[in-house]
Amino acid sequence: MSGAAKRIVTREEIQTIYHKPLLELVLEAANVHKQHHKFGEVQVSSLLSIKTGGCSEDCSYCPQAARYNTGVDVQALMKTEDVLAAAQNAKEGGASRFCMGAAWREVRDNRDFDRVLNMVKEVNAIGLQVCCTLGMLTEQQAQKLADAGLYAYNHNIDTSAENYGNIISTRTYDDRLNTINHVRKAGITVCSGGIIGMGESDEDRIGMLHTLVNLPVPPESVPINALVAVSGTPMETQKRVPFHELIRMIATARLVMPQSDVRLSAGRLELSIAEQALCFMAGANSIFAGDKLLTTPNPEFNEDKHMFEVLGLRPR
Ligand code: SAM
Ligand code: DTB
Ligand code: SF4
Repeated sequence: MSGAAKRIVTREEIQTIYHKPLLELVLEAANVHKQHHKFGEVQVSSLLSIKTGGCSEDCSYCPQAARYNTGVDVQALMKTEDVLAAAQNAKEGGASRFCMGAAWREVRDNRDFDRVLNMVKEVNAIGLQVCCTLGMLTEQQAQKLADAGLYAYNHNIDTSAENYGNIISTRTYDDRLNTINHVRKAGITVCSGGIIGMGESDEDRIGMLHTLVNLPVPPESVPINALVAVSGTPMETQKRVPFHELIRMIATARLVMPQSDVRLSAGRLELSIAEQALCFMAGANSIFAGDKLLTTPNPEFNEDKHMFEVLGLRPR
């Protein structure tokens, strides 16, 4: 960010943007996208679940919460050598960032955390930007991750402050914001966004963007996930979010956070190339690549390669 004073973006401004006629909104977002980014360049992150399932939280969208019967097997923290092999593979596939996810409520100061710190160092040495998403962090834990060379930390706010309690009861919105603050203080870049399609209102989507843009510094990356309704979770009967709502959300995120990378995240498997093209037009400039997100499927490597060729996209 430059030294210029940060402008507060009001809720009303975001409302006005969000409710514009769709194609007008997309056109404006495309123009802003072009001013701030290399149009057609897409940041590619590879995702690996290094510790799967058995989580104590009750996030009602999540297949990894122990309390829902989703068929996800609990797996202990992976061995470092297996993580490094996956990172090497991701690099060869063209990823610039490697993101390691753990189904933890929060990080504890134990041997598992020491192992993760070592993974961060080793993946860095391969020449990839390293990202982690491990749940809540203290200031000291964030600093340890920074010292190990962590580039980004993913910690989503998921929805608006008002709606948060309807989705998760085992932690608060402020808990989330505190961790983001610890990450920022440690000098790690922030990756934070949310999910649409959980039954939230337009105002909740607007509220979520309002929170993100008015953080002391807006997140460098903003993942927009379309809910993957997993059976066994309380969200299992949610209908797929209409595609036009996804574009509207992406375009609004692009306009209110012109400098950030906006990541078209979960839900991409259900989108055609034409639909994804419109998302890239509307300001998405980042994706998760690889045939699996954390526990659910994502487009195959070759399908994405084909899409990049057809649309003339270039990995960053
Ligand atoms: N346990 C850590 C945490 O909650 O921050 C890290 C992993 S958690 C699975 C990362 C994010 O994945 C969640 O914050 C949520 O936004 C997203 N996510 C989880 N399940 C999802 C689903 N079924 N559909 C879309 N996004 C999902
Ligand atoms: C994010 O915003 N989306 C990713 C990543 N950050 C960690 C996770 C999506 C998870 C989708 C459900 C699953 O695969 O378990
Ligand atoms: Fe646990 Fe994270 Fe899933 Fe919530 S989103 S249940 S904290 S793994």
